[in-house]
Amino acid sequence: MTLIDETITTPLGGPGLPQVRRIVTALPGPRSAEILARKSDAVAAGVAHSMPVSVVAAGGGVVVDADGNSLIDLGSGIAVTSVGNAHPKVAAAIAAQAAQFTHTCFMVSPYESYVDVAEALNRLTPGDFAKKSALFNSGAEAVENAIKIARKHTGRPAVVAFDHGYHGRTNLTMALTAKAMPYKSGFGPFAPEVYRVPGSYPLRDGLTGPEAAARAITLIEKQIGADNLAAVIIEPIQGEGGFIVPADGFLGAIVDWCRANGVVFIADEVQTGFARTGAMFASEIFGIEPDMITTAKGIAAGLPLAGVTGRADIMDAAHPGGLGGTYGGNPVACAAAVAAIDAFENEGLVERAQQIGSILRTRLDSLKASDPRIGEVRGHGAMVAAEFVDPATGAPDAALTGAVAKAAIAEGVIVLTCGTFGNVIRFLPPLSIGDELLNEGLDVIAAALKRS
Ligand code: PLZ
Repeated sequence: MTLIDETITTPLGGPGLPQVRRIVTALPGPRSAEILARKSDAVAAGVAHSMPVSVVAAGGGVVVDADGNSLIDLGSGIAVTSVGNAHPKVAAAIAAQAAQFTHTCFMVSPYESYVDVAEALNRLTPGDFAKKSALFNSGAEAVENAIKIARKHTGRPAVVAFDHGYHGRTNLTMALTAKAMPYKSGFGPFAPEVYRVPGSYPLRDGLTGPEAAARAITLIEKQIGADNLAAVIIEPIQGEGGFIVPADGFLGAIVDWCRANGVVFIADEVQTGFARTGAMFASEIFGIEPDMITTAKGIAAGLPLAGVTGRADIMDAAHPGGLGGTYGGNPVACAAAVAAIDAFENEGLVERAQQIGSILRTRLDSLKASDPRIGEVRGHGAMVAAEFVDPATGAPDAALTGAVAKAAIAEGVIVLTCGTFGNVIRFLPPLSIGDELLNEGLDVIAAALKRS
C-alpha cells in the first residue's frame, strides 16, 4: 500500500497523506484486529488503548491505520505532535543525527545539540532572569528532578500539589497526581511528604482567584508550615484533570506567597508548553514567572525528551553528578527538539494555535448554546475542552461523555476524554491540521452529541 502522495503537501509540510477522513472498514479493520489480538496476548493488560487501530502513518491532521482508514487527529498523541507528525524538518534532523551517532551518554561525552536545547529553553521560558536547564526522557522524570532540585535548594522536604493535578506515573509523580483510577489504585505506597490542597475550579467551586488562593495558602500554612515546604507544583491549566483554567489572580497569588516564603514555585508545563495554549508557555497567559518549569511532550515532536528549566541559582543547587541518567537528552531526541523548536518559533505556530482555538471555541460555544448538557467550554489556544453535565443538577455526566467519544472514535475521529469525573472531552489537534479537517471532526462530534 502506498500512503505517501508526493503531490500532496500538508498545511505544515509533512508526509503527503491525503488530508481527508476516509473510513473503509469498521474499526478495527481486519489487519488492525489481527495486530490488536497479538497485542492482547503479548502486551501487559495495564497498557490499554482508546483507538482500536494499528497505525502505519500520520501527518498534517490525519492518522492512517493498517487497513487504509484515514482518521482525523484531535489528540496529537496527548498533546505531543504539535508541529505535526513526521514534520519534514524534524524527520530530516532525526535521520541526519541517527546517521552520525545515536548515543554517547551526555554525562560521559557531551554534544552540542543538548546545549542548543538548554539554551532555547532558557531563552523561551518566561522570566527575565538567568536560567539553566537539564534534560530527561519523560514528563514524569522531569517532574521528579524538579522536586529533587527544589529539595536540595531549600533543604526542606514537603511538596504541595493540587486537587485534579496530574504529574505522571512514577512513584513520586503518582503521589503528586490526584486521581486514583486509573493512575494510582493498588500501586502504593506512595512517596511521602506530598500534600494536596484545593486549587481553583471556577465552574465547581464558585470562588474568585484570590479566594481560592487564600483557601490553599491557609491550608498550607496550618497543615504543613512554610518552613517545611520545598516546592509548590501546579499545571497552569490542569490537563488530565479536565482542562481546568484557574480563576484570574489564583496563580499570581500562589506565586507571590511562594516567593515571600522561600518556596520554589514549579509550573508543570508538560502538557501546556510549546505553543499549545496560543502562547509559547501557558504561564505567560497568567502573567506569572515560575521559578522552575517542566517541559516534555511538544518539545521534540514525539521523541522522548523532557526538560527542567529554572533560576540558575536553584538549578545549580544539585551537586555535580547529582542529576542525569543514561539517556537524558539523547542526541536524536535533541536533534528533533532543535528542529521542532525552530518550527514553533519560525512557522507561526503560536498564531496557528490561536486560530485553531478560535475555531474550537466558536463551534463549541454554539453547541453549548443549544445543548445545556455542555456545562462549560474552556481552555486557551489549541487546548480546549467541553465539560458535560446533567443540566438539572450540574452533576458530571461521564456516561454521556463516554458515549460521544465512543461514537466519534467509531467514525474515525481521534478524540480524548479527561477530567477527575471523566466528563470532559478535550481537543488537542496538531497545529498542522487544516481548518476543513478540524471542522469536519467537530461536525462528527456535534452529530454524535445530538444522537446521544
Ligand atoms: N505532567 C502536566 O500532562 C502527561 C498522560 C498520559 P510523561 N500527560 C499524559 C497517561 O495517561 O500516562 C503529563 C502531564 C503533565 C506530567 C506528565 C507526565 O509526562 O511524559 O507521560 O511521563
